[in-house]
Amino acid sequence: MTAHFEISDGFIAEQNQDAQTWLTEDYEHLGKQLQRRGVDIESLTERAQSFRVAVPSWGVGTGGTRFARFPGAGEPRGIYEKLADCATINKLVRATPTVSLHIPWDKPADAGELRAFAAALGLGFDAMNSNTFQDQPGQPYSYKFGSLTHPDRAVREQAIAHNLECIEIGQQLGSKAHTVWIGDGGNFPGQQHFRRALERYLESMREIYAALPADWRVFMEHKFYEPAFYSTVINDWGTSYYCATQLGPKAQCLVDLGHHAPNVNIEMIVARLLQFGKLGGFHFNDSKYGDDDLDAGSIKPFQLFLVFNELVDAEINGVADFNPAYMLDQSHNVTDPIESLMLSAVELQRAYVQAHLVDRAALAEAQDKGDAIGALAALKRAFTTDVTPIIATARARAGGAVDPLATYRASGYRQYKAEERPAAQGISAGIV
Ligand code: PSV
Ligand code: MN
Repeated sequence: MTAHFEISDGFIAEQNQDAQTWLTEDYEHLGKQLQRRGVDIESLTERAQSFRVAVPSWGVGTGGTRFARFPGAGEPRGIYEKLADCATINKLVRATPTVSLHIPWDKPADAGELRAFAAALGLGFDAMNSNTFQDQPGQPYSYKFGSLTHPDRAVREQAIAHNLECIEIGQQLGSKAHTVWIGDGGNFPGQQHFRRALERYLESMREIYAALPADWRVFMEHKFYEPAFYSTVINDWGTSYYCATQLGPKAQCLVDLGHHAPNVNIEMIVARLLQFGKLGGFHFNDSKYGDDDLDAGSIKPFQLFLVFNELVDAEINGVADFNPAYMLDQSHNVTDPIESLMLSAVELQRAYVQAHLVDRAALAEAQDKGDAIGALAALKRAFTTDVTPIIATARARAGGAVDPLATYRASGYRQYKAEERPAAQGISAGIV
């Protein structure tokens, strides 16, 4: 057995050879179909090749619920092994060259060294993430009753200092953004003074905002409940938008798809934030009931497509300052995280390409004429087109796998890692 097993380019090429016959046939057939619709398949393949989404450092480990965590064999035991797994994902899908880091879960001992290690693997760093929703060993004050909005100034200062440290580490890593999600809220009516808590949040965020380098952005991530079950300080996009406008141009809103009540029209929230110039980025995942952190597109693929329909519409129509950061945020309790993250990246790329297939002239005409069915049909026509040959070709042309899942499984990567990475003692229990 080789130490530090890697999936080689040669192995991917070998696997692709077997798939090439069907791919060539299907690509040609789809090309002809699209030509009849006035669409050039090659330009869609180029779009697919340009698509990027960041992988969360915390997503390559096995997640858990607050009931239990079932560790997987060969899971990464530290940030260096996590980066190796992130590189494997990118090698196969060629759409995930950046990693979003969570501090202190993945705090590097030496940021410069980590940056060089990542670069050697072809990886860079997307937005940083702070953690003031858990107490860390040795910290003087507890976040039990809040962090950036805590009534005690000393606790708020500790939480602010942690965020400033994240920005500092991020600068050394070459990141350009910082994401703030807080668990602050209340479990019981009366526990928290709503207005005062939000005032304290703004006061704390002003200090974090002031520490941002000139070319950085700060993302505020809203979530309607959990861990607080009665009230949450940054509970919805309206509150997040208000704070972003109060703070200034470098402050924007981050939409985590799982952070909304079931049936909320998330694509419309996306459109609003785009229109107001405050859409900072996404944490993509999927959910059935709450913040389930399931794989992107696994439960509501049509919703994912509709979100991308708004994004592509803004991209095509040149909406000012259109630059959302795309990131995944998932927790894998019953799957191999590498498989889940690869397939999520693929599903996002699929939705992105499908959104580019929407006949926007036909859609606009139907909208103007009050032709509701015509408008829906224009969207459904794009959504029901199987663009698998396009995204598979995009991957293969970039050196990735035609079938990432099959190639990953055939490589034996996880089995090699199980031997290379004997389980570490005391890996902490489930994350939120
Ligand atoms: C909170 O539920 C969240 O979505 C935030 O993005 C956290 O940083 C992440 O999950 C990790 O638990
Ligand atoms: Mn999130």
